[in-house]
Amino acid sequence: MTSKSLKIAVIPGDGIGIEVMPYGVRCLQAAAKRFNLSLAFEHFEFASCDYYAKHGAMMPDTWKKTLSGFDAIYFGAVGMPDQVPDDVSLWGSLLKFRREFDQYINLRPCRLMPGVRSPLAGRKPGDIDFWIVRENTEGEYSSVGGTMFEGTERETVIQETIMTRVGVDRVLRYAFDLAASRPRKKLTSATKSNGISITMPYWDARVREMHKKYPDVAVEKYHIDILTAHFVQRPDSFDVVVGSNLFGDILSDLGPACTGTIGIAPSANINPTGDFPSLFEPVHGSAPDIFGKGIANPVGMIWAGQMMLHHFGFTEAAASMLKAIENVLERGDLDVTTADIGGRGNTQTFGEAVEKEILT
Ligand code: GGG
Repeated sequence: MTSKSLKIAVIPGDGIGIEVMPYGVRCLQAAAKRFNLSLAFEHFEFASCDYYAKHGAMMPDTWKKTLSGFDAIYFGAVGMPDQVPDDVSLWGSLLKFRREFDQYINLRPCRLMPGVRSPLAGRKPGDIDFWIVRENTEGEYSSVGGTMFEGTERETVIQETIMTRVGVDRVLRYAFDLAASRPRKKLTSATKSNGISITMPYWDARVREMHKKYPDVAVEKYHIDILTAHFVQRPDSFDVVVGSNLFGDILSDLGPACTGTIGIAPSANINPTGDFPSLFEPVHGSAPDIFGKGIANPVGMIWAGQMMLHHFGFTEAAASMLKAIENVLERGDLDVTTADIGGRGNTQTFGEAVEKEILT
């Protein structure tokens, strides 16, 4: 997709999403200025717990019609558990976007960046560099189930996992295509087919079937428990990792943690057909524990904006944004960077340093 202009819905959401979003937008504006792109931003206050407090719902009934008119959604974070139960805020916003806009791919890079120290001994920038492809519209994140005998000794809760052939095949196809496009051509599938005896063997069978179409891609599968151990012990061995909604969610917090901080990790919720807007957000959540202090790392938000530009074919601007992030990280000025990577700076110093770097 290569149009010269983009219409972007900006939804800061909750917590540190509100604090990092301005720097994401400023960095995108800087890239637009430098590369002569036309980016139009419109801000929305819905999909937040503050909106819920005022209106009794996370979003207005008209949200889908409103957002359908945009090319992309730039999203901060959601969740303030002291105000609104987490399941209500998540299902009332982010999960609605992913499902209703059929953003069935959740793409998350896991890369050890220059200037960032991995908690794992002996790793240097470039050693860890892989993609996590998370199924994003079904799986364990289902609202199918119910409660029986509530409030009695026989209280029973049931929740189903949903796997459809269409849903599983389309995320596997995307992951195989991505693996086939990379030099190592290696795909790792997360499973738990020894314990979860219906849906996970089905997932494994679809991986085997899809593999027949990609004979050049080497495939390995690991149960999720040992796979988490491999993430910590040999993250350098991965190239593309594909997982169900829950497994992909867990792995994509663990992966960035192995590369130093979850604060820099971005994520793209992609509707590959282009029928609906795709959504770009940092991997991190609203972090109520640090909200209000102005110390959140803005790089996950900024890098998510970079993924947006790349997705829409603005490759030169996207490459320059990524380089700017790398340069600021590599410089490692402790008065600029945030505490999660050892610095004494704050959201503003870090965000403005990346913005300035994009413009130079
Ligand atoms: N920026 C991402 C965010 O707000 N995450 C909150 C969260 O709990 N997300 C769960 C998910 O990605 O499924």
